[in-house]
Amino acid sequence: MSVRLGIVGVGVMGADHARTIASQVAGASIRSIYDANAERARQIADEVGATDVAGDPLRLIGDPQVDAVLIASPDSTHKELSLACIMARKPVLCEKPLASTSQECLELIDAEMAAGVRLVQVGYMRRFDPAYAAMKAQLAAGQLGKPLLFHCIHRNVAAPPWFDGGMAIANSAVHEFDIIRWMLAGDLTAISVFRPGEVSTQTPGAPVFLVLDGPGGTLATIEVFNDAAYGYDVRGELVCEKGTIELQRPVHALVNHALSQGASYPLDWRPRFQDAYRLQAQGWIDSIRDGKPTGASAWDGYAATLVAEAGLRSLASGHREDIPATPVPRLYG
Ligand code: ISE
Repeated sequence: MSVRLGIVGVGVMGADHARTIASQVAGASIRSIYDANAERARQIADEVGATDVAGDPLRLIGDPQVDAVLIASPDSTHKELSLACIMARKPVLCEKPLASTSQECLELIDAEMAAGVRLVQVGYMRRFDPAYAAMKAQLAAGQLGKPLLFHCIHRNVAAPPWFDGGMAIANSAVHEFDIIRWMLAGDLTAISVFRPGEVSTQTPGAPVFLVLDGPGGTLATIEVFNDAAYGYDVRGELVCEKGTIELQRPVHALVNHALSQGASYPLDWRPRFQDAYRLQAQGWIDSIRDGKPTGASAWDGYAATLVAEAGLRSLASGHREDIPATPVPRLYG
């Protein structure tokens, strides 16, 4: 059986997902596409061989010819559309963030628990990135002992025009919140947010530096700098009792020129995480076919949002803020 997909939103990320699925993912076909820009929807539908362009996202979700839905529309629409998928009992891969607030995430979790089955996967694609997966496998192998510190760096070329001062935390660092929880297999309990020098908390692309308390007494640090100018750059180093594990970014060519050697940086996250996006999409399709959920659950989406909310509180207060502890419901255990 091939899974017939509907895709809601084919802007930058949705179009990227559609192309990846059409060209590199087995067991799925794209049946229907919706975008607020109908012309764009038609153009991407033609490109990826989708049979239908839907006039309305809820109609796409309800279409009996659509088995599962990928949501890549603007963040503010994620909650309502994911809820509609749960109500229609259709698996959904929703781009991060799952919803705008932790309260909204809980509404989705309640709906999923009422359905009694995990239908939601959140697009925290770094869980599928070969570099993070290799880091986790090395940690699990045990020869480096227990993890102590996780240093993370996350730089973008330029903050988009619609960014505000808190989005370095709510839009960018959420990826680290998720991957730190996944890597260290436990929840984050407190967060302190710092900004260098006289930088205003309202400056969109300015650097933020976060220190987090993790499971088992671990500490994590995150630098997010969204106006870093030189390239898209994500780094990570896990410091353990007997050694460290560093992420390597995929570099396929080194250029030797003018007495120097170098590798170029991508302009944004799509090339850096292209393997992760492909493996995430394949994992999602396989999970629909074999009924075994994979990737970040709605609960993980909620947990990352709780950390982001505490981070925004710390940004405003200048103090260390606790992250509320919440017992994991059985559906997600
Ligand atoms: C963007 O929304 C993403 O999700 C990217 O993966 C991330 O690296 C970037 O910082 C975000 O703004």
